[in-house]
Amino acid sequence: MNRTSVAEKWVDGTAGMTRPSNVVWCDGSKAEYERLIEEMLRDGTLLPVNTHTYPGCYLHRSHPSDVARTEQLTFICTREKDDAGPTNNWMAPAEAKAKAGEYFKGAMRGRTMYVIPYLMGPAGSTMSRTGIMVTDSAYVVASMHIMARVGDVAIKAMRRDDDFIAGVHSLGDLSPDRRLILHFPEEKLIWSVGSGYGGNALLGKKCHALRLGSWQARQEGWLAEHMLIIGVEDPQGEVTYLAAAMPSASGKTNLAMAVSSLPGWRVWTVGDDIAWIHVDATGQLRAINPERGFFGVAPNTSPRTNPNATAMVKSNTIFTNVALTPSGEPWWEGLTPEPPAGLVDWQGQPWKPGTPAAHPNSRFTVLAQQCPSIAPNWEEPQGVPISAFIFGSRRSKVIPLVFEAFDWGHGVFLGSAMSTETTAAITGQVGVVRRDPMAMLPFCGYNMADYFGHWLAIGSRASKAPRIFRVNWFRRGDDGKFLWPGYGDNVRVLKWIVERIRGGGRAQETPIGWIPAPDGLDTDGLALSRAQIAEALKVDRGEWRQALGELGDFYGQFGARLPQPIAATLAETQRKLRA
Ligand code: SAT
Ligand code: MN
Repeated sequence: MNRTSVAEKWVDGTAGMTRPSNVVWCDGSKAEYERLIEEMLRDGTLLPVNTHTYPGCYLHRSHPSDVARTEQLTFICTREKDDAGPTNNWMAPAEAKAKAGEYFKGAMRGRTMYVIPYLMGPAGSTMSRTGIMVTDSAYVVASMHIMARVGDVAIKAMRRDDDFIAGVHSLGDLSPDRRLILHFPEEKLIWSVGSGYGGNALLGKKCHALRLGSWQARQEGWLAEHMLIIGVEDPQGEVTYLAAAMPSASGKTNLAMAVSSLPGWRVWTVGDDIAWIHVDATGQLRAINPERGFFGVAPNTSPRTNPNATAMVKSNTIFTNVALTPSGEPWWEGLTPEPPAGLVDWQGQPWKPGTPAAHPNSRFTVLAQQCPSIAPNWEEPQGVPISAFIFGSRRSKVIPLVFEAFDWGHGVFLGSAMSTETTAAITGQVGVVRRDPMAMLPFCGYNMADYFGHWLAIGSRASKAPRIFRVNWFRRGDDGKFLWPGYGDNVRVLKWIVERIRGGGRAQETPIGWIPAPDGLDTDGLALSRAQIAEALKVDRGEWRQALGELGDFYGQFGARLPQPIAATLAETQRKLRA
């Protein structure tokens, strides 16, 4: 491998701080992956599962206090506090380095430091970007093999000697009191210590592809988004590409792999979590999936909710914090209607009914190519052309099943106005409503007011700006039950979206956007009354007036930095709702 001198020097310096007993440069080969697996099976980091029914699969049990992203320990460390903005935790770079430096000092003593050159995005794409991370966790190396393109492919893609995001990761002592996830966008640097959990430790994913990625994207004029990418094929075989932003653990992977309940319609998976989107020379927006695999939530993944994912994790998958059946098969809540007898829970104890068997944020890590619905062109260097963006969140009230923005600016406003009910993907309380603009609240590496402005600017560079839609699969009726069946039936909503893009799709105008007309959605074969569908699509003016009041408070914290068109669209919507 032809390592650059800048990289060598940086690795030496990092070893000087962390003091590993040896340093290993990773080549990303199959042999290397297998060596790591062997080593982890020997030291207990991985446990075997039933190799007859789950060939090539393993189980990792994490430390019980290290099971999700820890946002309160995640910081953007810019020189100016205002550049991180009011929605990010901020720490001055020098203070952050002094603090974490204490935890890193000698942290790798007696351990191996792995150096992982990685490429985010397909080989040969001008949209792809490179990173080099070091870690003392073999689990992180094996996971990075699955989630990114590792080795020579990355070194070759570097455009200059210093063309990489540098990431330092150590498990430290796994204590939440000595855990920090630090981002230095001005130095293209990430420091993460004290956690082995995916979003905290696989630095290519949230830390690079979203937090530093979004910073880089703003500088270079593109978008780094928390979005799935799909191709929706109609019965004539025409494919329309969409990108959808949704908060963690809110059905993004399920939608990315949906099996259509409508005959003739089909969903092709390009990505399930992150999209990098550029405006091409003709003004068309094109997206790549920077990742190579899926790090998906296991609970509630089943042959009914996501048959493709259920099939794809039957081999060559690393499971984290799921339960085991007596025959050594992975199990999680929702996989089968009833829990099998004799389960061992995610911590290795006999399962007690009434407690979670699998951790609610237990995960599978698997190569994208294992997915039965993976799009044949998912790794094409030029990406796929995006015809529409979808913003989706988890709200039991207020937000209709689907509606369409009036135009790009209005759509950016709708994205900025998003809020959602929290899930187990972050530590803290589950089910509380919080703001989550474009599902990027935890992932935007700079001031979100500037981020809204950047979105507005991208629209004006597009020759034909993609349409923007808002969806909510999670609205409930007065009886507390979901109003919409979801999963494969969400393709009915995608069908309406595709029709709208093509100039059809019956719709009616409301103060918040275009809602499907009573007969606009294809509900053929669904056991839903017209009244139920109307309830799912209803715009409740009272609820909206209140919600927009709260939105005004949220915007207030950005002060003069909030783009004027966003404030104007809020005022305009409030005026319409009063009329
Ligand atoms: O937990 S991760 O950040 O890796 C995945 C997610 O929450 O979207
Ligand atoms: Mn995510």
